[in-house]
Amino acid sequence: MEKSEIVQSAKSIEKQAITEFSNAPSSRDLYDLKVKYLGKQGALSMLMRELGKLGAGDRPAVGQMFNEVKNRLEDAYARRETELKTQEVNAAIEREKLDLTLPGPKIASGAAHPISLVISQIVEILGRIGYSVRQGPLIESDRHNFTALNIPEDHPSRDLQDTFYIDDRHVLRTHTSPVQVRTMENEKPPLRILAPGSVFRCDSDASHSPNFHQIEGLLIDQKVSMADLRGTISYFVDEFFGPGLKKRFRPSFFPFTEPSAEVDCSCPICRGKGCRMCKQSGWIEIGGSGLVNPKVIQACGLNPDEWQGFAFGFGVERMAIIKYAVDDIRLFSENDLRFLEQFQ
Ligand code: 2U9
Repeated sequence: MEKSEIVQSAKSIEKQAITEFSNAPSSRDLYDLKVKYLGKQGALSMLMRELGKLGAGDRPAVGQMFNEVKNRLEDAYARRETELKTQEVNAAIEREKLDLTLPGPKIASGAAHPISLVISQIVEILGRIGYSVRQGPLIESDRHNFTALNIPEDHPSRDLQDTFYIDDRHVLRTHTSPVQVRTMENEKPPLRILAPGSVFRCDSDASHSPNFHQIEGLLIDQKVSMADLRGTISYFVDEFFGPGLKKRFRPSFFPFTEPSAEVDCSCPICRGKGCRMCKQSGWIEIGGSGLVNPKVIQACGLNPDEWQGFAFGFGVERMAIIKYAVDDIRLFSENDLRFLEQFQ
């Protein structure tokens, strides 16, 4: 190439590069253009190789011209780079802007299940008058679940229809009473104990679950009367449902208590006026009770001439249904958060 051709080419490369630099849409594209025009294999470097073919007299001037073009392109590059980087940083700030006033994601916090809640409340209320909790196995011997409680061999509650049998001598406990039997066998009276827990019965429909919860209480002392029992139940009802409810003891029968009484109170939902919960009667049955049958005292290894007692039992699901006006027992075992969250 001749000198004039080289100069002409350099000018046109410069012009084209400057146009492309100013049209580059991003700093990445701009960098690619820098390689294209100013890189070792770039357009300007390739043209500079022609310098060697010129006569010695032309080389300094053309060389200087190359330097000047190169400097101008580097300046143009630097200016456009600053421009694009500023734009890009501003765009990123806009895009990644945090609104610190927005509410955070809701953190779900756990809470006690209504069944646990009712057990805790009952344990706390009776704890204040000296009762403490005892626990026992879910698989029980026939003796602890039935025989020691004066439930004879041919009693209907032993029936295959009501009891889950593990083998011919073991069952899933049908009530928490075997816990009190074990306590009487192992601890010295006087006793004031509570046995809350899971129990199993072989029936299942809209109002019966094969696995439900009971809490039973047992007091053993030297002289115990029906009046002591009524005072205790009355205190409990006032504390659990709130004051002002009437209490009623109806004669009943259980093999393990004599006499036995079913416990009713005026309906805590309508306070005795009559509603769906109490089937318009104004009364609601909350549990059973009685003086411990001397045969049971005997069977648990204590002398019935020395020791007497009272006992009572509540169905925990039933207590929760009454206290919180729940209309379906199945809600307790469905794990529906819309139900459970109301007990936070
Ligand atoms: C011993 C002696 C006596 C426990 C008792 C009841 C009455 C009772 C029911 C309430 C609702 C069971 O869940 S429910 O269906 N319980 O009516 N339970 S007296 O008597 C005992 C227990 C152990 C050694």
